[in-house]
Amino acid sequence: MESNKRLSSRTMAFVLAGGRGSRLKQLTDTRAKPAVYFGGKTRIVDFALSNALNSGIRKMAIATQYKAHSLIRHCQRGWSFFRAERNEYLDILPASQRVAEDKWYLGTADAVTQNIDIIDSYGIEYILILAGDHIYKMDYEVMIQEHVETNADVTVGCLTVPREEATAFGVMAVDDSLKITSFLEKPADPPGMPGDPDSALASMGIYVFKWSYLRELLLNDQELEGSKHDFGGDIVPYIVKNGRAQAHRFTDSCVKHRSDAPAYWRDVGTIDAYWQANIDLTNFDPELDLWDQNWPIWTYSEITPPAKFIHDEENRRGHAISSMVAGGCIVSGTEIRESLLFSHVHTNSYSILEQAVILPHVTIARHVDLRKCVVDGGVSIPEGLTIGQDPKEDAEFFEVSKSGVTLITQPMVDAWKAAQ
Ligand code: ADQ
Ligand code: ADP
Repeated sequence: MESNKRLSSRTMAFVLAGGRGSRLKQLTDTRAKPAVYFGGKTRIVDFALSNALNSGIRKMAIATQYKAHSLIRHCQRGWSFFRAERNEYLDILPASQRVAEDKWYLGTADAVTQNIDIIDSYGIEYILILAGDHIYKMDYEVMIQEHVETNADVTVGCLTVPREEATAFGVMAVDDSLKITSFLEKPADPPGMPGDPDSALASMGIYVFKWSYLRELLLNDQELEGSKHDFGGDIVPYIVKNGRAQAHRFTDSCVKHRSDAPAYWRDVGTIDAYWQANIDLTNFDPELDLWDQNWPIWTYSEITPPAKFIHDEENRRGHAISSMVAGGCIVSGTEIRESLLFSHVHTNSYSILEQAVILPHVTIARHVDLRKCVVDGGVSIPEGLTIGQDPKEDAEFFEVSKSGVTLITQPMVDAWKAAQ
């Protein structure tokens, strides 16, 4: 290394946050996937941004595209503490503002190409490309160091996934020194790993490059016919063939947890995965530790009074067990089990919530019974609604997933009400 300084101080994080995440159904009707709430206080994008911050990176940009308002507002409120006087920057780069509408970011690599001038102005040596839509904790400094030590053109973060799930990922083969020897973007029939045919080595969609190298490659890629200007589809496969691409195996070494626990990484891209990852946090010993003060997940945090639990006038207990309840909530005469309530949720008597993920500003009337569900922000749940007893009946008005998780949004509730 040229100096003792952490490499992260010479690196910028470029967060790709433009995708919709359509498998999250109506949760992403009004906001991009990175802006979706997760874990009681945070949004999905906060994990990538916090990892970068905790790794020592102080120059960041977020490329937004699809339904970016909620995301931009969140970043402005929660991530505005970077100070140019200290050479710290966080730029929000919406697609439409720099070129004509028909030239929005064509692919993930194009989101970088269109902002080359801004990246140049940061004066950085390395660029770390991150996806803004995964839940994990990672010290990127380790990956950047490996990139420099191996003298690679690109270093790709990777992890082992079951082979049948690998169709959604870039899948790679590596040699003994972790040099990538082949890379297939979302293959229909993913190759297994030597000695472990039921697993595949999958790209996490995060990459480290020397900026001068990537800059030139992007300008060339612009000229290439047939390129979709996508990191996973075009740029990485090109380097695997024509340069040196290294794999970096993901470990969450920044996290103190049980030595037998596997590294935690989730793509909460479906309602089932989203619900499960949120509900897992209510476990006795959750795999994702949000309480670790050495690796905090930063976010915009509203000023709220503490959560309040009250007996109603008929002395029904309002209580929550094995649950997480954010500030600003009022739980009045409701029984809550294994659930996660975001801020400003207000529940009423004779109601039951079980394995429910309730987003901010939801009100729940009396005699409501919600089980195994996700309730979108701002929804007003009317008296008498029962969810989770009969999936067929629920599916008439609500979105019920394969494994029986019900998504509840305001238009669905309105349709249900109109039919009563
Ligand atoms: P996907 O996640 O399917 O695969 P993509 O849809 O391009 O790839 O999304 C990557 C990230 O870029 C997301 O955070 C998304 O929000 C954002 N994004 C998408 N289009 C964008 C655009 N035009 N402008 C700005 N941001 C955009 C990728 C890799 C795979 C890898 C998986 C891991 O291509 O090789 O295995 O990530 O999840
Ligand atoms: P997002 O757009 O990602 O859902 P918001 O910050 O707009 O995030 O909040 C989510 C929901 O909460 C919105 O649908 C809105 O109805 C409701 N909401 C947000 N802020 C308030 C507020 N101050 N008072 C009442 N409801 C609010």
